[in-house]
Amino acid sequence: MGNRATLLILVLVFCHGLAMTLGFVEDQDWKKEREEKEHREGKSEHWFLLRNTKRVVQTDAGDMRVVKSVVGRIADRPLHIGFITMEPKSLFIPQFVDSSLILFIHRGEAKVGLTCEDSLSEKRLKSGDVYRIPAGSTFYLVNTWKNHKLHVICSIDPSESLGMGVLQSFFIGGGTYPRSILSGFDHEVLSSAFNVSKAELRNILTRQQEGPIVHVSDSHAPSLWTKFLQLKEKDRLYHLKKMVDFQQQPNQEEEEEEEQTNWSWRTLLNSALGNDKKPNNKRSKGTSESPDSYNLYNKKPDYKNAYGWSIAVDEADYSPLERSGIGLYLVNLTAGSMLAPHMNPRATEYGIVLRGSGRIQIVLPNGKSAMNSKIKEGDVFFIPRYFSFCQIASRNGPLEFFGFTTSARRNRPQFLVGANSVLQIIKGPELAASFGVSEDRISHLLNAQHEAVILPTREAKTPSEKKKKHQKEEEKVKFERLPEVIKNFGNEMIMGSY
Ligand SMILES: *[C@@H]1O[C@H](CO)[C@@H](O)[C@H](O)[C@H]1NC(C)=O
Ligand SMILES: *[C@@H]1O[C@H](CO)[C@@H](O)[C@H](O)[C@H]1NC(C)=O
Ligand SMILES: CC(=O)N[C@H]1CO[C@H](CO)[C@@H](O)[C@@H]1O
Repeated sequence: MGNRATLLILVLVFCHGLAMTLGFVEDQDWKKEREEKEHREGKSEHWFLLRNTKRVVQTDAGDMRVVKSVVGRIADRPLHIGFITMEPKSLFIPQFVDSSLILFIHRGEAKVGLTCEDSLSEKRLKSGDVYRIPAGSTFYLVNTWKNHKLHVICSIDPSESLGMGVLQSFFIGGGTYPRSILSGFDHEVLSSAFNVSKAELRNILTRQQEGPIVHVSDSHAPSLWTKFLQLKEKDRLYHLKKMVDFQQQPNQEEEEEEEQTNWSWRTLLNSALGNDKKPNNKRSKGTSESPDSYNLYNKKPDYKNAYGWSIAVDEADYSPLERSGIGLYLVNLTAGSMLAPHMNPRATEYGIVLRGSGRIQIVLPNGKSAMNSKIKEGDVFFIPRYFSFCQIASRNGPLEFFGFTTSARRNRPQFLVGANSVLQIIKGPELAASFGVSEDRISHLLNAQHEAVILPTREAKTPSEKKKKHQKEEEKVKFERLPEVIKNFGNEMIMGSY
């Protein structure tokens, strides 16, 4: 066992050493750190060593370092390598990241919680275990040992990343440090969404200040740890069942991913060869030569409640979408309702307002507002993958919008608020600890909203003059300018951007 681990590490070091030959690009920040280190250690030429190291998280309870891959032809598939160290009884708080991670438990024992679709799977990992965290999936990591540190080495695959840094974290929990992505929403809207008072919300969103890795020790929260140990024993059976269900199609995701990275090749080849027709098009296997069309309005809503409905169309509904790698959706909100804060783990979204007016709020990875703007018929908006956002219909009438997602696979948006939210899924001591509040408090917050996906909002107070002016200014950030805004922001993206 030990030998194998050593061997794996040797292979890792060797492979990444190989990748590092002449010529690589590095940004100034990293270069400076490396040069300083070289200066300290005496300069020497270690071409086969990756030395672009940066500490991306450092708290009382642990740290994370990332060794950056070389960029350029030589590393045709760049992978960054992360090193996570966690003190006994500590928690890497719930988050999702813009890269797929493969965790390798180097030393110690860990519990990892990972959401897959609408359930949480918790796994105990021991030294030598390997576990994959897909990009955009919410997860947390706990060092379960009482008196040993946990050492994890992980690969960070940037092929799906936003390109804002080596790794971009989006924290679900948090307070003042790190900020939860929830904090970026207008608190009026958010308190409406959670169906709790603004005071209660503020209380929960401002406690945590210990960083992304926190202690969950006995002294810190006496009941927390014991409760968690008891609770999880019971829950494990339930999750085990879910895992078994999930594992019955173990290769599906990988196959799908393979296809996704390669769709452009196929599209390109097909169009180059004039082979534009897909031979196994399920819907066109009749006599007709051309593929069927598909009517969005004829589809039964995938989700419907008193406040509106939504439809998503993917390749399973209409096979030609598979070729283009595009999905569609249609949402109809009743007056004053909102599509709860959510994010797309797999796709960028382009939306077009078909009818009515309302508001859209988009949050940056660091939990600050990226945009809070009015939208009206004809407006086109763009939501980068992983960014959280919500749409709210005005009180004058329904808001109908439609759009495209850059994935033909089932998109499965992750909701942050509502009865089916990712917070509900990971509800428990870890979530409470990540906000630095008691479990009771979190339970109260999460139980207040009975609706899911589409939520009612409360009657908004008439905004004061000052607020009106403020809103006007915010609306100047035009949709077309959003990518630019994000790019400019990228450099100063303090927390979460490594
Ligand atoms: C959306 O809902 C409104 C009522 O809230 C309805 O009048 C309208 O026809 C709906 N739109 C579509 C496309 O069904
Ligand atoms: C909001 O909470 C109140 C009780 O405080 C409850 O009566 C109501 O049904 C809740 N609304 C929703 C939409 O969950
Ligand atoms: C990344 C990848 O798998 N690329 C493959 C996509 O498909 C073409 C043609 O079928 C292959 O040549 C590529 O290697």
